Amino acid sequence: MTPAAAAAAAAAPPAAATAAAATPPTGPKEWTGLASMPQATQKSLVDVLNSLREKNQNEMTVVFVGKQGMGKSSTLNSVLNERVAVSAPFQPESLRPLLAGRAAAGFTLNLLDTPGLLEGDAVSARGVASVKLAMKDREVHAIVYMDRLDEWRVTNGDRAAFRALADAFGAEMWERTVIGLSHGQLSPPNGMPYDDFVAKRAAALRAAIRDELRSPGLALPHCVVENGSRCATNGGGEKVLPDADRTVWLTKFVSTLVDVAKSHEKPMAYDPEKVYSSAADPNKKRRWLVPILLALQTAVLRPLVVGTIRRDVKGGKAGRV
Ligand SMILES: Nc1nc2c(ncn2[C@@H]2O[C@H](COP(=O)(O)OP(=O)(O)OP(=O)(O)O)[C@@H](O)[C@H]2O)c(=O)[nH]1
Ligand SMILES: [Mg+2]
Repeated sequence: MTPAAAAAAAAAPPAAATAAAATPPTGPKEWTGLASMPQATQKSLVDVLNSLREKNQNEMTVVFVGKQGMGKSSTLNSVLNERVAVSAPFQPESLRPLLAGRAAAGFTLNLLDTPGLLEGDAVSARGVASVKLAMKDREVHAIVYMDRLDEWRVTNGDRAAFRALADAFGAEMWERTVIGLSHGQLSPPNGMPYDDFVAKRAAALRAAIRDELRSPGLALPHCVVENGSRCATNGGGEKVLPDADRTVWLTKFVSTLVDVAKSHEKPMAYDPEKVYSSAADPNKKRRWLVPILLALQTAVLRPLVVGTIRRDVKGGKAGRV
């Protein structure tokens, strides 16, 4: 029996209960892709997901966001080990959000894929609207902001996307966000050690998000992902990264999401009626000071300046410049 099947048997309801619940099953599909993963990966994933039961949680919902072509759909497919979301070279991008719910071992994993957030270098209103639609009335435990490991810069477009998400869902959404970096199997340029390269790329993105949102305290953990079929494997057949630890990226990725979910008291519930404004918006910062400064200007500064000018005019100091 595979680890997934063993855990499912342990979590299964007694026969009487099963017979009573003879109505057609609704809700998430069975996670068939789990059973065809390497045994060690299955065991780690079941253990990691089951650790959420400490918080009486038997469901986790994760949303993938980011620019076009960053690997959102591919990562969703890799995690489920099923081809759920469309992702292939030269294929049209994802145009609508897609929810894939999979149940295994008494646990449900919901993964939400969303369309890309940018059109050129500008935020796409359609993209943001689509993420809103995906999040509507849903309880979200973790968010993955996907980008590529093999990109070097953080552009103004990236920054606009960071802010657009904060404006749409509140700056707090970044407190439960994990940075996902696809195309993990690369050889860094100039002989730079792989681990240093990953650390630098993650640090650059993290710093830009913190800076754009004026939130230096954001944790923003990162995970490297390799969705390509040529990903290296270890002795157990598990997909590994070319880092010093030969990290099994899928287990690391899911356990990072679970850690984020555990670190929050409640899931995030997006309410389409609510106006979310990013507290970090510099245009909205310290607005309460405006009337006080206006009053100060009228009551103190203006009389002072006018008095000085009048004295100067009287004393014959006024002139033209
Ligand atoms: N080699 C490799 N290719 C990847 C990886 N992730 C994604 N790709 C490829 O990159 C292309 C874009 O990936 P998608 O998963 O469709 O990207 P997306 O973020 O869903 O894009 P949109 O739906 O357009 O927003 C596809 O051709 C994928 O096969 C990866 O980790 N390694
Ligand atoms: Mg996609």
